[in-house]
Amino acid sequence: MKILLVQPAPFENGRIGLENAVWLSEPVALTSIAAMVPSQHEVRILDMRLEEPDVLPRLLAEFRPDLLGVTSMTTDAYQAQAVCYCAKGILGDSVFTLLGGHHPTLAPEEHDLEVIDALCIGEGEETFEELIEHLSSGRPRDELEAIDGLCFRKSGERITTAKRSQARELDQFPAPARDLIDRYEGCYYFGPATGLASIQTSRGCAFDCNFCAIWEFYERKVRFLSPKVIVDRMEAAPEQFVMFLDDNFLTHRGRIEELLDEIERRKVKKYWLIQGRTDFIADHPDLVRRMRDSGLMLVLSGYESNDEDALAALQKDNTAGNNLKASKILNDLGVLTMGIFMVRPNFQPADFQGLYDEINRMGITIPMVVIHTPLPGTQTWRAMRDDLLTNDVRLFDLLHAVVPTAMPREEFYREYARWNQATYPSAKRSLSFRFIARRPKLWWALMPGIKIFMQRVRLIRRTVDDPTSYLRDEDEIIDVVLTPKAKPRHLVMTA
Ligand code: B12
Ligand code: SF4
Repeated sequence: MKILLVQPAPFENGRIGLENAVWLSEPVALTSIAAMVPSQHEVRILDMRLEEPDVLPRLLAEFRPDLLGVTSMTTDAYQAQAVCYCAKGILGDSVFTLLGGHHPTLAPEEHDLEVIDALCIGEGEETFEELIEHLSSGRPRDELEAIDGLCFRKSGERITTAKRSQARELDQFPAPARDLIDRYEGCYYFGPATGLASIQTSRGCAFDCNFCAIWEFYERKVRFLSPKVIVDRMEAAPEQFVMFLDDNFLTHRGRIEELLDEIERRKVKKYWLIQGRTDFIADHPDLVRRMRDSGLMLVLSGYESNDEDALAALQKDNTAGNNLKASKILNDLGVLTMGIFMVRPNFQPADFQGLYDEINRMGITIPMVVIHTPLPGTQTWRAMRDDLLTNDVRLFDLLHAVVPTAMPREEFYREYARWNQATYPSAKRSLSFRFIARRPKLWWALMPGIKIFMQRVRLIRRTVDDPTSYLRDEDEIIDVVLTPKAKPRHLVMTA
């Protein structure tokens, strides 16, 4: 069988889009499921973010896959569907189309389309393996009931099979098939760290923030790769920078110490980046110092808010005090910080200013301010679904207000769009001469990527700093009376 796996490109077309300015990560979902394909089949991966748009139809016509797999988070949903339309248009029913990832899992009803033969719900490895076995042995394409974790159509009816269990330990899955993305080597980056490998060292999260569906997606379980396997994968990657993709890498001290022992014992000299909570950093400054000494380069954290009540309302189980403490610890150690902060639809001008002031006080290297968004599958979404102004997934990128704002919309976006400018002192404060002088080797390694990173940021800022960009993106999608506390006149469903 011939199998094509596709990472769609985000929908840009002149719209705002932050994702590729700071972070372009390799498609680990696709390399992970590709690793499950038995060797008699031919599998290819296409990362459309790094290809010209006409490559997809040409490749479909030339390679003629029997099975097409596409990954999708919420913002990519239309683009992922477009890939399936393209495949069915060129290959008709000779190709079996399969969609997987966070959005199909959390909102399967939004993908009930003729051009999609099945959805993979939840973790993909075992489901994909069993589906390949089924299809390649010539069994009927609509008799998939025995495969857990699928949603498919049979005689016009949608069937969802039993839940895919997440019992398998992560060490039991094969290493992602990174050889299939060899031709993109050197193309992935985080900020100036160019030539970036990504490794997911754990799945799931023990917290239950109400704006995040990770803990629901992984059914409240957290599973870990063993330190030995993590370091095997670090060593196998030719890249100098490694991003640990875990939503919360900072889970418990023992695991991190074992990993550091392994990195130190095997003398792995790489710079690594993590996502982790500020409470852990605030509680373990000594451990963070040791991590820095073993190569920790950057910590990406959801700081979310400067307001204790807001943190409590988000069920973040963290404090503004921990945010401040963590940023100080990291700055003192010369570890770069990226902080995600949220503005809420009920914000008034003083709230925006208060948040920007707090970011500047902390000195976050790369601050990013997003808009509180009810993403499918989250508790917030369930609580706010009646307030939604639209279901158009292009606006669920955390850069648009998908519920009514307390301030008139134009004013809200005027205040929001100045976050970049207003938090400039934060980066400046973080990147002091003393900070850089603490880790000259790191800055030397980052040097080749700095110019191009600055160019990317400058380019994106033309739209992000312009408040009219947001309203333009909403044009013909959100139709509201632009007054405070406006209720939607009607909902526009373009899905
Ligand atoms: C790296 C990353 C990115 C990268 C790109 C990811 C990529 N595809 O290359 C970048 C930085 C660009 C990014 C951006 C954003 N991201 Co992001 N990102 C991640 C992160 C941290 C890791 C993704 C990953 O590689 N995971 C590892 C793989 C193995 O896991 P997986 O994707 O779930 O895949 C498994 C299954 O889902 C399934 N599967 C997935 N695809 C397929 C396909 C087939 C055919 C099959 C059979 C199975 C299958 O099988 C896989 C193996 O089990 C995740 C968190 C997470 N835990 O995944 C968030 C996450 C995906 N991002 C999220 C969000 C919200 C965003 C942003 C909107 C936020 C922002 N402003 O930054 C933007 C939107 C970008 C846009 N287009 O506008 C949310 C998505 C929620 C949702 N409802 O979709 C997540 C889940 C984080 C979270 N805490 O909620 N992101
Ligand atoms: S936001 Fe972070 S800490 Fe909260 S549930 Fe999601 S991954 Fe866990």
